Amino acid sequence: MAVNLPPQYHDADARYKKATTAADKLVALREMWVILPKHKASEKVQMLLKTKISELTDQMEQEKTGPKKTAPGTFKIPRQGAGTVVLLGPPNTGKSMLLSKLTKAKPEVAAYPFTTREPIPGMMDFENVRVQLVDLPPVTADHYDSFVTDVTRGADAAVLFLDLANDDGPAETQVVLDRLKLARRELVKELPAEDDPATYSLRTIVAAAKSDDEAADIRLEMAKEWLGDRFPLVVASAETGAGLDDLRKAIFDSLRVMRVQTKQPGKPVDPTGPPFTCPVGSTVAEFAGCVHSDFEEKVKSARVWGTGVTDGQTVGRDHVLHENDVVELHV
Ligand SMILES: Nc1nc2c(ncn2[C@@H]2O[C@H](COP(=O)(O)OP(=O)(O)O)[C@@H](O)[C@H]2O)c(=O)[nH]1
Ligand SMILES: [Mg+2]
Repeated sequence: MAVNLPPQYHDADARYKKATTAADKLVALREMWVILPKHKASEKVQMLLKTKISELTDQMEQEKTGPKKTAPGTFKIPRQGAGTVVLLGPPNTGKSMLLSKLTKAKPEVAAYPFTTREPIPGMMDFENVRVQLVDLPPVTADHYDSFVTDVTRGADAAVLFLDLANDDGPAETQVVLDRLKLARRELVKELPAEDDPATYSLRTIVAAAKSDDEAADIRLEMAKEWLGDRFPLVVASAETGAGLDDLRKAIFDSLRVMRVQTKQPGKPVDPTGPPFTCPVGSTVAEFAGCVHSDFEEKVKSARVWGTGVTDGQTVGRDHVLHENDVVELHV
């Protein structure tokens, strides 16, 4: 969809392109953000602007607090699967053990803190799709790896750990939330409709881990009191496997994507082929963009089998698709 941008927007864009310092770039970008009409047609431009503003703000703040221990991009993790979910939490809460149970990754698991020193990705199977999980070093009041800021920006959602084998579980998990906030990372249940573009909000579920501990039930009550209705809660044990199926589903749901199959004209759906995933509520045109970036502009119509249509009904670019629809794209 075309976005009509006012002339002031293009002026600010020109100043952004000419700017040589991060501070000048940021001023121009913030101006563009204010001017940009905020509606569905401009969603992609909004996302691009937000990412640039957030990156520049992070960069300036990191320059203020001294050089990074690791160069930017060192831990850039190529995205794979239906989405990327980061594992965040205090030390020793079972993040790495959970990664090893849900994926084929083999992170080091140990009974002492700070075993994990860099991001470790793994692929989690969920039904007919895969989700990328990224294990991270712990976050405490005194320990924060600056690359956590970068890796969380690349993520679609987070699992925040709470330890049911530790009386200080809720307090330590609160520290993680507070420390991330300092780095302009806001863990939330639902993304706000409009927020400060310098802050990166990440949809989050809480995993109350080590539910096999003998005092887990009592601690769970305290944890629920601390949590209130701030985040969805899943209770699990990597040790016994209890709750892990619920956790897989909650992780997939946190991505807010739907699965859609494609088929060729005149041919049946390949039942073994994995579906494409795209954001819930996507139109035919947006879905076509998830299949191939060129298709979003090119697609003219589609035939759809699934929800709210008669089998094989021909629909236009703006038709909204549903989970498990089968789509034949006509370009
Ligand atoms: N009882 C119990 N212990 C666990 C569970 N998950 C992890 N642990 C133990 O907790 C310690 C820390 O685990 P690890 O995965 O390294 O935690 P991380 O620092 O959060 O990555 C290890 O000794 C694990 O064996 C669990 O579900 N139940
Ligand atoms: Mg670990």
